[in-house]
Amino acid sequence: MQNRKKDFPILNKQSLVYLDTAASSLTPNAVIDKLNEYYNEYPVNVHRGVYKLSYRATEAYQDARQTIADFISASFEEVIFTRGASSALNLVALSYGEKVLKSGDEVIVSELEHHSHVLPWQQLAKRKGAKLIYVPLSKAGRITVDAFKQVLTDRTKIVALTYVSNVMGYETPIKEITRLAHQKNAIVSVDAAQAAPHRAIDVNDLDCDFLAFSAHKMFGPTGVGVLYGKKRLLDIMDPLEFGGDMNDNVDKFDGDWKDTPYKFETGTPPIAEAIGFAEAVRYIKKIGFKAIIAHENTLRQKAVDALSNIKGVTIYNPTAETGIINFNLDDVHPHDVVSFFDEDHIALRAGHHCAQLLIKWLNVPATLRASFYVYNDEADIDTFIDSVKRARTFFSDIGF
Ligand code: 7TS
Repeated sequence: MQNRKKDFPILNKQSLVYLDTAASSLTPNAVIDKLNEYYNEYPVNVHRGVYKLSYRATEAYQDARQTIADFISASFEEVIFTRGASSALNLVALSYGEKVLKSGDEVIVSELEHHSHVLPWQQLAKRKGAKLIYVPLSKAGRITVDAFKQVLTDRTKIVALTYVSNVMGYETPIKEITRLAHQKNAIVSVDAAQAAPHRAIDVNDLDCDFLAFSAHKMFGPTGVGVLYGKKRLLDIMDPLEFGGDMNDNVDKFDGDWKDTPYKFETGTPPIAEAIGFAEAVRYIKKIGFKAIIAHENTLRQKAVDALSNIKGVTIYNPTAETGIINFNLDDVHPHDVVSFFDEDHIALRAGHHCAQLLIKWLNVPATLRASFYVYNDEADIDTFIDSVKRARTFFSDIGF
């Protein structure tokens, strides 16, 4: 892959090896320019004003929705803009789940989930007297079809699983899981926050019922994400928020709502952010997933091979199929290691990565996570490995 560093202004301003893409990706010039274009040329509200600038903003906002719908092979009215993946996943639980879940029903989740795909279902299950059922993870920490079959029952109403784990980088066999879930008339909510930046997604092919992702993990701005839902499900769901723009008629004691997606988008939407998100999607399409996947695999394999040769380093996911390495320096707290990396201008995350269930499953207090994207190159991996070696020596020398 051609070196992409020049596309990212932050990488041209300072010495930085950025290995925290799984938290947020860096933003390319194309997206920053698009945001500037909105604020410089048509910085007004959508849907409301009957004047030229407002038409332009409305058109750009609508185009953004269509671009993102095309990106996942959905239709326009099936794409709802949200604050991010977290609010999208909450919307599924609080609106769809609230409507259908009854006492005794079962919701299948996993210990690989980000908190935003467990806590909403936990809360709802408690309120409704429903049961959370965990897919037993394989020895490596994966969700497998066989394990899923063990927990799928006639009582399963909802299956809420991550497509790609933000800590282990594993890909869930979500298409087969969806097929099996549908045989039991369960619906499937897919957390694609870590998948959408790294895998081509076709919601028709997956046949999932809901799917959520965030712009900021795929070159886009913060503050915007998407909930995809099958139209027939969105049609029966109630809005969670009420106010401007989502309503049709308002009377003194009642009102009614627009059709999806608008009934879920109360008030002024994230206009600039949605327009920037669409530009991020165009940036991804220009590079292509084939090149993205190949590049990430090359970097991950190089780093895994080198880390495996350093004594006192444990890798928890050596077989991951996406660009994430979850690891620790034995007996050293990851927060101490990450400060060492920071001194070397290497940015990566230490902690539970908003996936405490997995950290508990691994039986460690926390981990280090290095994650890669198109702006990383082999020199970054060399710098990273050199820093790990020096950190290992440093902490061993002082008794760890
Ligand atoms: N699901 C997964 C798999 C994620 O990785 C994240 C964010 C979310 C949901 C929530 O997305 P948000 O945009 O609403 O925050 N993950 C991370 C992370 O691993 N470190 O920082 C954010």
